[in-house]
Amino acid sequence: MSVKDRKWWRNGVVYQIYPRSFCDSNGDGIGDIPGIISKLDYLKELGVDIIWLSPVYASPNCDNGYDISDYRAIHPDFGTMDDMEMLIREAKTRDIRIIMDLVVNHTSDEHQWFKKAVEGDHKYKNYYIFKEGKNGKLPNNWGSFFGSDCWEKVPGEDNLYYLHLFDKKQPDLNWHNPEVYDEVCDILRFWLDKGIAGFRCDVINVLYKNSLEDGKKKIALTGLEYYHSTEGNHDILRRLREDVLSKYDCFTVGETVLVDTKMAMDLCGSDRKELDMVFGFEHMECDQIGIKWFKTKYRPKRLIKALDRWQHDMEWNANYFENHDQPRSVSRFGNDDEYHDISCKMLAGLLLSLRGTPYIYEGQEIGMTNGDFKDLSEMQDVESHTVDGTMKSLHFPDRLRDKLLKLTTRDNARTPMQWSGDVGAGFTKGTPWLKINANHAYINVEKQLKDDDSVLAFYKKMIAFRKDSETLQWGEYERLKSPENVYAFRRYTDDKNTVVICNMTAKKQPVWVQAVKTRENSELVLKFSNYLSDEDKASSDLFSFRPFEFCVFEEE
Ligand code: ISL
Ligand code: CA
Repeated sequence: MSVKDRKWWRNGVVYQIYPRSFCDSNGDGIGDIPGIISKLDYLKELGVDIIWLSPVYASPNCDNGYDISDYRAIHPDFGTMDDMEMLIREAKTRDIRIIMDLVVNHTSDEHQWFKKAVEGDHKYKNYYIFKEGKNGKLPNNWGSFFGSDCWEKVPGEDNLYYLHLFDKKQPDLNWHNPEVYDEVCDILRFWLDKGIAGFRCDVINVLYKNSLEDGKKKIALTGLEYYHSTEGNHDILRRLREDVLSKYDCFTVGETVLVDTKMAMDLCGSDRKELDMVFGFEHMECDQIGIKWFKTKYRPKRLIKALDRWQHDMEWNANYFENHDQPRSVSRFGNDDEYHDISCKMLAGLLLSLRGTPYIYEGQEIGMTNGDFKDLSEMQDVESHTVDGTMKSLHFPDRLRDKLLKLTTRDNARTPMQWSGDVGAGFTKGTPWLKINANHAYINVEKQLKDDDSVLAFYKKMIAFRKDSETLQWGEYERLKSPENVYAFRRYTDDKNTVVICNMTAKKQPVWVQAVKTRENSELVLKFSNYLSDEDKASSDLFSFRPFEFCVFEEE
């Protein structure tokens, strides 16, 4: 990568904070901004350069802040604007930058704009998407991302509905209206002027709806063809870049639903000038058929294939294994039982060896697992409750419904951060808003900080290793031949080769040395591994990879 393209947001390590669940400073059971400030030194120690802060804006919290009622205010649960400004300052003194979530496909139905719109204010009516029902039915047959229809009747009206691609408390904005564009530009400037370093842009490729016709009937997301990565959407992103973002030293990462690498390149290829990078989802779909409620058995080779495709096709990636919507990676791609630590470390090693900017989600660095919910009554996620209703209406058997909810609820990732083994997990002195996983007794920061061989210690070492490695940060990527459940690739510059091998299974796997050698007469030297003893790998031609073993070799 040329020196001019070596931007700070490319070699920075990003850490995502889900504020509700991170650290509660005042005992009300909800994480808050002063809590985050108290953990900045911890993040610095870990090697974090950039924080992605999930929404802290004013919100009625139907979707935990992804339903914003005031883009310029901080939710009192999280603190005040002074707290937010202090967070930006305190982070800066530690050389940590902050990006915020930009949620502008929809607002909350409690936003002033929407309130005025339903009161009949002409100007604000044009901020949202209203349509009459037809013949006693909804205006069209589209389906929402949360598994229901996506029209809600306007209070007090007989036959007028508004569009919501997500929850009914999240009305979609009308991006055909130039006033909406101007409002969003102002919001961007407001935060950038406060010192924010960029945005994670929520569902950013579905803003612009081409029309509101009936869509081709599908199991889920009927209507997608009318709003998915439309030309109008590309145009908006180009203009936002040109009019606002290009004037600041900042970056954007787009959450782009249902895109393949070609569509992703159309959004963040260097010739496009729209977003700086995007989160792909193909690797998150490797244990499902199409939508996430059709779970299939996880097969490492599908994960490897998806990762390899994105590594190969994209100029630059936003690499992640977890976020606030996904199950915990150790419970999903690793093993949260016998091989807990070793599989967490393998996933850490892989994440930090791939080409692109690495994103770590809170708790991933200690190997937090999926939640231990008894049933739906212990879950808060609005999506789980909506989907439960849909499954009931489709007569899903109770046991299947229960199983699917446990596997897919977004609360799996949202259980409070496990700082210690105490009651409240060091997260709160009060009653936590969401049940704390009982395994905080043995999976927690306090314990891991004291242990040189912990998952946390491994993350620290691996981040430091990456920061010292020119090839891992900037080198090219090429997949190497290996057995199907072993992921082997090299990262290389003109004069250096770094070879990464991950056994993605709990079984021993043989890998031929020849398969990973890239040059005649070169010697592969083991530089980094997740096992303490190295079994003298270079002495025979057949490397035997232990369960979830991760190794980095350099060629000398
Ligand atoms: O997680 C999903 C389904 O379970 C995705 O379809 C998810 O809804 C989609 O990626 C959009 O997510 C983002 O926007 C949503 C919000 O609920 C999510 O938390 C956010 O990450 C609506 O704002
Ligand atoms: Ca609090």
